Amino acid sequence: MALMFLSPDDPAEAWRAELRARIPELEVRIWPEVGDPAEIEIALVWRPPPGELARYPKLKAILSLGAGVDGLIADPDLPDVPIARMVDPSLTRTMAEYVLAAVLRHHRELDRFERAQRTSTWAYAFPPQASERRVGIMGLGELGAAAARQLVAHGFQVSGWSRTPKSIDGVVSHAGHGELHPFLHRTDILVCLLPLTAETEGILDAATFAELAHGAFVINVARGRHLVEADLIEALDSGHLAGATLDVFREEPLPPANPLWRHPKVLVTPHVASYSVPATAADGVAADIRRILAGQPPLHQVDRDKGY
Ligand code: NDP
Ligand code: OXD
Repeated sequence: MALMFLSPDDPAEAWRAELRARIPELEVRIWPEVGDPAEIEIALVWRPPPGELARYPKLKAILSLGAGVDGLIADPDLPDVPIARMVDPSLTRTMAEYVLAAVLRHHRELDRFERAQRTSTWAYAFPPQASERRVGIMGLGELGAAAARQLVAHGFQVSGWSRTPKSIDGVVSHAGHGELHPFLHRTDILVCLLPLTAETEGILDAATFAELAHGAFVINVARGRHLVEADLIEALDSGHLAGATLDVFREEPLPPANPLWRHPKVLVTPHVASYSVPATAADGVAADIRRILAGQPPLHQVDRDKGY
């Protein structure tokens, strides 16, 4: 039984060791050394070249090394087999940690003090209490729900927006397009943790920013194509938005000429908000491999029609 591993960003040998420890009979072939393509039954991948997965005629399933599968689904030659997205305790914990750090940085106005320091300005001021700050999370899935719980534990007013209603202690749930406006209206710090789909592309645009409270902050940790960059810069420059934290971009790495690098109200991080580690993620992947070989659907199967 052979699995093909392909990722420019993940530690291939560590994955091989963790999977072999759980399924000794599994042969892990690291791309491009895949041998006979007809022997590959499972692909464990992140950002495979378009068309690559069509080369394996006996493929039974595609397991994504990322939570977001927008890149995979965009491949017009993707084989018609089940796809599972990554769910891993480390991925979830590190995302909740990053979102908390970014929210606290804006909430405690550390970004403003960083700017003031550059001009040796003693900008004495106290922020509101966390209980007075309203954080809104777009996407209350695996990652958004974990981030929401962290923020509730730190005393923020937290609400979320998802396709279907959610019941999370301390979180006000808004669901569906009709509840987007009330959700945005009660948001001082907006966090995007939506999957990238035809419905969510460009959702962080001028119309959305206009609905937020004056002086609001935006944190995008989902995908670069959720954000209309020119609209963000305009909202920051007009003073309507007070700052942004961006981890994901339309073009990655973010090109040196992109003005977001130099914008005084923007923090850029290089798509590092969260990460899975083989030692913890391999449990779920091994469970999926066993399920697939037993003819069962993988856990966390992607719905291709919905796009996530
Ligand atoms: P999930 O699939 O678990 O959750 C997605 C959430 O978005 C669900 O609550 C879903 O609603 C909601 N949603 C989807 N479409 C809509 C819509 N049209 N309107 C309203 N709500 C919608 O995904 P994860 O939480 O695991 O991951 C979210 C995204 O985070 C990934 O797709 C990826 O792009 C990004 N990511 C970024 C990383 C980084 O390092 N920056 C790392 C990992 C992921 P419902 O629950 O009702 O279906
Ligand atoms: C993911 C990512 O989707 O790293 O997991 O962005």
